[in-house]
Amino acid sequence: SHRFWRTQPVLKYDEVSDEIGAIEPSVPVDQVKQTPESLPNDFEWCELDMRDEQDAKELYDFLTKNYVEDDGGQFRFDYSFEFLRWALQPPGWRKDWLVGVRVTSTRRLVAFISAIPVHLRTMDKVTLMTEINFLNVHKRLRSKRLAPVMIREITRRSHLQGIFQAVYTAGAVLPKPVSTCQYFHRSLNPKKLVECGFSRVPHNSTMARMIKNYKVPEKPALEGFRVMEAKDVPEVRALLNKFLARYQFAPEFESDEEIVHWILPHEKVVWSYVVEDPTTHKITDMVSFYSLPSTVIGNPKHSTLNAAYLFYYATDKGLPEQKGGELDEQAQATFGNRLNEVMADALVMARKQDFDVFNALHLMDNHTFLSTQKFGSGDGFLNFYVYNWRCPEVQQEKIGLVML
Ligand code: YNC
Ligand code: MG
Repeated sequence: SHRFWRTQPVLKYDEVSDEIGAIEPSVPVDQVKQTPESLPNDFEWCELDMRDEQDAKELYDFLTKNYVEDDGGQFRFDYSFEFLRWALQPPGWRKDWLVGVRVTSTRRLVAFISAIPVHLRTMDKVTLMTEINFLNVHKRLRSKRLAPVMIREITRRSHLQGIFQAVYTAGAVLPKPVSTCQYFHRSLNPKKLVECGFSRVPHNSTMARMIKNYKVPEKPALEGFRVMEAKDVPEVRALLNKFLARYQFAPEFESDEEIVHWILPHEKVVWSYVVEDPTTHKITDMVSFYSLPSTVIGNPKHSTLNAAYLFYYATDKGLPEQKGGELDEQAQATFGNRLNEVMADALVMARKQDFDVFNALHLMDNHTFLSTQKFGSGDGFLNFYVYNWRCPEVQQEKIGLVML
């Protein structure tokens, strides 16, 4: 089995590595295959220009109808037009990394895959990689081995830029996950979630009790909690990079431009808050979440579930001075309490923006607040993968990369 994946530089299921480094050597860029992978007759490669209204709309329409569904076929991700423009044009984006396939005769878009650059740290080693996402083949063209062609082509286009490693996440189980994280969900609008078939009223409860249980305060509680502004960018970058040093598998934000792009609030796409110390005016904490609605398939009452997903966060409370150092018991308690306070306020803001549910994975330090903030475990799992990179397995709570 794994007719494709067994030919690729990835660990086998039974392989473990205690080293970190490339599986295959990099090759000089002039030795990289210069011509695109061949497609079946009647199909051709294209590039999507997200600055162009029509290309962006076409990609949105395609993904909305064909992208990831849950196992029960009840929900399908509905990344918005604005979201896709944001996600696919970070600093360093390239049009030739937004790869589509069209039917030659009709120009219809039937497949897509994307790459963006990321500096990923695995343990102590920082590597410039491509982050692969939004792999999608039209529903009617499934199981025809088109996905391996898409993957080979995006690999070739990474190699052309001198990048020989990649990171990606998928629900699919492939050789071989670096880590596997479970999804958790915090109801904000239990009535709608039940009507959508997303949650059920437990046998020993009632809708009224659920509504009461999941009610959040009107206003955030932390003194100095406010929307992040442009002036906060350098401080947020320093705080976040320092915080992410806690993890073994995490991005590094190399420039303020990356923080402006990824973290500064972006209407309808990403929300970010900081806590400014009222006396020192220093930023002590930050938290962000992004909007990823799902289409509710075949529901008479609701067409869209508005979900917020926890994105990056950081606190300096209880953090040791030394980068990445372990916390003693008291520091751990201070730290856990603080993250709970920050997340409680994030939930308040998400409810205000009319999100129905707040989702998070069991990674980073989320274990400190998931149950206390009333998240419940879901049935979804997300696997983390690296391409052409030997690396030991990473515990969930040591994963510091959040992918869209
Ligand atoms: C998947 N999600 O195992 P074997 S996640 C990678 N990621 O190969 P066919 C996948 N590989 O096992 P279909 C995969 N899903 O025989 C399947 N595969 O070796 C493998 N769904 O190909 C699969 N989006 O074309 C098998 O399958 C081979 O028509 C079968 O196409 C698959 O974005 C897919 O879930 C996923 O659109 C496109 O089902 C299709 O089914 C679909 O016959 C709905 O393919 C949407 C969906 C996936 C979201 C994502 C991350 C993708 C990562 C790709 C790998 C990147 C590697 C690094 C490249 C750069 C390297 C450098 C430098
Ligand atoms: Mg196929």
